[in-house]
Amino acid sequence: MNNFFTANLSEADPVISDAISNEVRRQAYGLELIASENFVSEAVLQALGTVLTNKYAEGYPGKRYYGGCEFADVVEQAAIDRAKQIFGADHVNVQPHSGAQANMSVLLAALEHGDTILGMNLSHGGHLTHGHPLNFSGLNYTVADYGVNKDTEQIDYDELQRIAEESRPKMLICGASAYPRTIDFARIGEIARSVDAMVMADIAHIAGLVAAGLHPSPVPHCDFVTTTTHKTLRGPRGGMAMCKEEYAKDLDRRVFPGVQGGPLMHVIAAKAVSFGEALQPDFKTYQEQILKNAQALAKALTGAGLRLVSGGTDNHLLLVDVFMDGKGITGKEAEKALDEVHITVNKNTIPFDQNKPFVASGIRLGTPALTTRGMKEAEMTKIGEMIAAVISEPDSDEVRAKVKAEVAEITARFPMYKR
Ligand code: DSN
Repeated sequence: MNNFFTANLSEADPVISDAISNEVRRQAYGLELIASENFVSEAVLQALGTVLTNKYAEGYPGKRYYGGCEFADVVEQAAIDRAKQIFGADHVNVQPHSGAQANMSVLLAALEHGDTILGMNLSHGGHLTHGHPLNFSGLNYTVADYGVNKDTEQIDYDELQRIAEESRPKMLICGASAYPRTIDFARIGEIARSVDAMVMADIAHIAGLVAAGLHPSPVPHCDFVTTTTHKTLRGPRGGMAMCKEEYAKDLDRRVFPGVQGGPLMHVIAAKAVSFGEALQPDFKTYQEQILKNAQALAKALTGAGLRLVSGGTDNHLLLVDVFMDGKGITGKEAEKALDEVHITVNKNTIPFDQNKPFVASGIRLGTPALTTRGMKEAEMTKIGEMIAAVISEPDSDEVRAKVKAEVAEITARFPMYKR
């Protein structure tokens, strides 16, 4: 038999095979607290590693530019139908390779070059694609921005109304990548309508919570809703865009051929599998546990004297001010110290940060990944204490050794993939 079709990866390419094995171990023996990461099921992994990667299927189900798409059609239609069922959207496009490409497609569908967009400032928790000057969104559109109130560190909707009236955007963009509070999509929809703007919600971080009914849905209030599929939603790495029926044709035209060529059919199959999982009753239980775990982690961190931006969290993520006006350490130092004990987090700016983004005053933590492993409040309390210990004594060999041993003990109790 032809070895090309049968050789295992370990025989075919030991360099890549070893790197993957090392990554399996890194994930299994570390505590993953990056708020935007998660662990997919074995079924999702299996769908990803299939021959669907071989297939070109430019176009949409039933209207393809290539022959042999009958099974690709089954896969993509299942993903679309399941996503519609989850979110109650009029129209869904499951082809965006990423959240950024979903957002780009929406802006191309709705706007002309140079139109004004109003998005949340990245340094206050927004996202690059919501109008950052170095991103396509800032390069192609005129940008106005809003942030959080300096005292509450939460979105001030009256101030957003004022900025919207002043800047008269054609598109108001909401949703965030580092905002720990509930977003009032109904109010944002009202603000957008009051200035004749369209509104796009990017729910990449909170999609799983929205799917489970644990965060108010933007779908009734927004013209467009985009998301990634790999964060709280717990699917493969990728994006998705939803819209009201009136924008369906424009959105589809902008995803393909506007922004992308052939869809990644193996990824779309994995999206369909994960959407099927999100429709099961235990997905809600999982999302509820994410929230309970975030509360337990918040309590442990504040109990240990750390300050949470906005004073707490309503969702899956926490923004911890580790710099504390120079009394603590920088986000960069905290990230490194925690990495050394196998606790993975990312440094993050906090609103009105005194430090540059690559240094940052905060770290961002999230509970989706560890909740997938089965960890609950008891583990979160312990992990919060461990994080606080490392941050208060980042150079102590003794603290480091103790926390490393504790990480090993906890991770051993919550095993992951068999391969
Ligand atoms: N990089 C993602 C995050 O970590 O939130 C956003 O695109």
